[in-house]
Amino acid sequence: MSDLKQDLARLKTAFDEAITEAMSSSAVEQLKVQFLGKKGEMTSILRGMGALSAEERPAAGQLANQVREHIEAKLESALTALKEKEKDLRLKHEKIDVTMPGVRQFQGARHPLTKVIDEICGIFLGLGFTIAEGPEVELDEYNFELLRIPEGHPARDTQDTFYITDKMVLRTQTSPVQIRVMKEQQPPIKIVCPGKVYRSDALDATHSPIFHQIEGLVVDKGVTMGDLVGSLQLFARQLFGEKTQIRLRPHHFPFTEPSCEVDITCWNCGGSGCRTCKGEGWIEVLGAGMVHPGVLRNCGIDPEVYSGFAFGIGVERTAMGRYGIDDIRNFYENDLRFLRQFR
Ligand code: 2U9
Repeated sequence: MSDLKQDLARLKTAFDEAITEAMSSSAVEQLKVQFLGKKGEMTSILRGMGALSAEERPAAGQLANQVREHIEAKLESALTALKEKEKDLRLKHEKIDVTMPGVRQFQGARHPLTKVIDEICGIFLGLGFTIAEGPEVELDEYNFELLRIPEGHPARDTQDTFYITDKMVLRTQTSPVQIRVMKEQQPPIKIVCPGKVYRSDALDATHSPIFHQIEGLVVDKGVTMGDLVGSLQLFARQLFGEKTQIRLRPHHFPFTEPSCEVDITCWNCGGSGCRTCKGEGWIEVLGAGMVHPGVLRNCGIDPEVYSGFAFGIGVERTAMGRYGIDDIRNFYENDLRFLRQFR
């Protein structure tokens, strides 16, 4: 009996020491297992009870229960205190000072090319156009043939073309989209076609093998050059400023007749001549013309009944002018120092 008493006293002392060193609720949980667990120290001491006489057992049992209750009480109070402390600590750390400024998440922004494409398309949507898109891997027939650029036509090699097969190309302009629309529906047609185009040009400050264009097409009865000029005048004023004037210079495209290059008064000097417009006062922004009757016929549209105008604008070129960017590669290198300027 006395050994059991001593064992219980030693156990109590050992526990009282250990509980003072328990600095966390999990440490207390461990003490609980260590002292009161199935394989705990109390259990191994109680196994000694078997050796006691029947008279000694009740007293031994009572003593053991006292020590167990002592240990349980201490465990409980320590657990409560430590859980409280741990909760306060967690709350302290989790506390959000709502007066602190928020951590601004870098949200990014539309790419400058996307902004210019959206702005230009927005102007024509406002003029009643709809947006049409089409495949970038295109039939040679739609990209060249039906646009009156037959095999061997100089326009083919000028536009150094990426050939997938002898009948399939990476489109060199978005015009095949207009061809697809004209083949699918009869006039009236009023569309703008934005998208990527490909030309096997070497990448340098002003050329890229992949760039963006927006072309427009209007086909209906009685469409005139006047409609083309009026529409482009409206467009130029909305994109470059109300005082912007346009100037048309005769040009040649296989798919339009007559054709022209279109200049606007310089957005920097207003036309008086400066470094931006190389003293010209005018800056070339797009090309246009009346749809060649041969192209209408190629798409099953009768040029005796219908006429149309079309135009094409380079997006990178427009964005470079607008934002004063002198190297086209900035658009593709994803350098955040460059892109962040357009937030
Ligand atoms: C059809 C009929 C006619 C589209 C046109 C231009 C003039 C033009 C250039 C602008 C800058 C290409 O990226 S660029 O170098 N494009 O100048 N494009 S008329 O004429 C069409 C298109 C489709 C059925």
